[in-house]
Amino acid sequence: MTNQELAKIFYEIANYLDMEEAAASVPFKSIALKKAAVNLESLNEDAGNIYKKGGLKALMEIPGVGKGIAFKIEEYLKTGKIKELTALKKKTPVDLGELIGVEGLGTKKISILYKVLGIKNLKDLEKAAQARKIAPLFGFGEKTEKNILEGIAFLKRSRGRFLLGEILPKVKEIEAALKNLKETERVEACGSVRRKKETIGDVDFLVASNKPGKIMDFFVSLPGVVKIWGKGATKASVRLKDGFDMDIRVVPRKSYGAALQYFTGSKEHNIVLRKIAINKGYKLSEYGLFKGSKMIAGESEKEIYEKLGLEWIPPEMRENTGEIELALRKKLPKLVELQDIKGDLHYHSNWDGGTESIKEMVEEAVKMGYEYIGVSDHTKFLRIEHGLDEKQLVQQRKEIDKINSKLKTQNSKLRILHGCEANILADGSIDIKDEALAKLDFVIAGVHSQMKMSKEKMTERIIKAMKNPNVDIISHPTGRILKQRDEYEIDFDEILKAAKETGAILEINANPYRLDLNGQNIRRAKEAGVKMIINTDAHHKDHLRFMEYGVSQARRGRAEKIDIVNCWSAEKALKMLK
Ligand code: DGT
Ligand code: CA
Ligand code: CA
Repeated sequence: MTNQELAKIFYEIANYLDMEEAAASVPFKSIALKKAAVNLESLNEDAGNIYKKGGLKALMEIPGVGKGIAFKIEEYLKTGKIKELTALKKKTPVDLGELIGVEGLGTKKISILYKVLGIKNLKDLEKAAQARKIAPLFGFGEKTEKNILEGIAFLKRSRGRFLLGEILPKVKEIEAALKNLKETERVEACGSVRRKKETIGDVDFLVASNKPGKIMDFFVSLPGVVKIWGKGATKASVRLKDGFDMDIRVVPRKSYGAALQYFTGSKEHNIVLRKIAINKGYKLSEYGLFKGSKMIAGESEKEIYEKLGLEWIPPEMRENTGEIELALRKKLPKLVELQDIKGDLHYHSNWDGGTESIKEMVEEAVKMGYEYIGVSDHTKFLRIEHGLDEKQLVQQRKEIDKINSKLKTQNSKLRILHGCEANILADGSIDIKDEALAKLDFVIAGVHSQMKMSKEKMTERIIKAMKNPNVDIISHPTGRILKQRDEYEIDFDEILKAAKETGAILEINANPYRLDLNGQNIRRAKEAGVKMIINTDAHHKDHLRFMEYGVSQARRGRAEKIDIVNCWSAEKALKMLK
């Protein structure tokens, strides 16, 4: 996890620099640091390893890492900290990490709040906003003050939970380490991790073994454990330096399935299951399904469900929202799976500031086994993202045509589709001319500005975009960012109605910070007969792997292949794309 730690520190330094130079001319240094951070975050190899093998020189081969930053990485690897950050924090004693989490507060505003009102942390901020001291400041106003209070309330609600995408790589690593022990017969992460919830409170490992002592010792001495909350004969609980807690439970093999069922939850799902057991004259616990003192199922989870008269229920659905009735009637949908995905239409190239050239994107798409990949760069309204204009789209088309004909001569099954992610402006119009949009294979349109609108206006805005005959897909339809901001206000029923009428496709954005649509909205879309597409919104090749999160989300929303456009062949998908 060194890379994640380093990235965090680089973001932090960059933010302090931005704050210091809020009004200064060119923030080259902070841009470089942020770029390095992005690249480190998505690197597969640990920076510590890279350094061990090849020293500073090897570090400098990491994209975005120059000499200065390589030195900083070295400093961190050797001393566990970076002096520059300590100095910056001393000079400006503001808890930037905390304040920047408030939606709408950037380094510029934080700098003013500190200089004028002495605000250093969230507590100071809340006090000042409640005392109405912020609105009168130049550049702030009533609305900003209200947004700040809403932002603080939002942070309080999501505090203490972690994004699935933040912790799943680490969880898989630990799961593999546990699996490697010779005492381990079976192991799985249960709880909300197995249900693939968007955010995770803590991680719950379950192990089958008849030597629990060995497992306990290994678990509490894993690298990165900073606190042991408890350690018993078959149970332990620890905190990792990454900030999250992990429980472990060891059971005998004959109870593994029952324990897996119990610890996967959700609690609400389990309560109903236990009632069903009681009605049948059984008793269900984490040890097994019992009839009197006789265990009738326990080793296999599937058998537990079957003996209760149910189909086995995929973990993503286990929230007691009707899945048990479906399973009783043997009417569970056949949920979409990762292997069903044939392409990804939301991938930003280096034309708009993504990291890969289109050629490199093709290589990655081949690795994913895809039949098609969509190049969908931002368009001109987003100047900071180097959005493309009509002319650049034409140029890009030429490059794509060339690569496509080469792919054809190589008999590749992959083809590139040319699209864009255009902006839905405040009045619902699109920032690219219709003639230019019409030449593309597909058009994604999304809201990237002015998100605080009335429900009526925002709904109207998106519907107008859907009615544009060139618009095929609405990206991240509700605009939420997990742990950062709520969805914008929209009338989702009206959106669904318009989608049905116009044939617009709603995106399930697989980025772990978005996961937008959420499970409930996916279900509503499916029931309304609206088609969806799972896209990763990749700005880097490693982001293509976010597809996994999008698919889990779709499964929670009960989507099947027929509901998800990128489970279809390119021909069929293109027919749907007007
Ligand atoms: P989280 O950690 O907040 O993201 O959510 P979970 O679902 O992982 O919850 P957690 O870690 O408290 O417990 C793991 C599972 O153990 C939970 O999903 C179901 C089961 N469980 C825990 N406590 C209870 C309980 O009091 N009753 C029942 N029926 N099941 C429980
Ligand atoms: Ca948990
Ligand atoms: Ca737990």
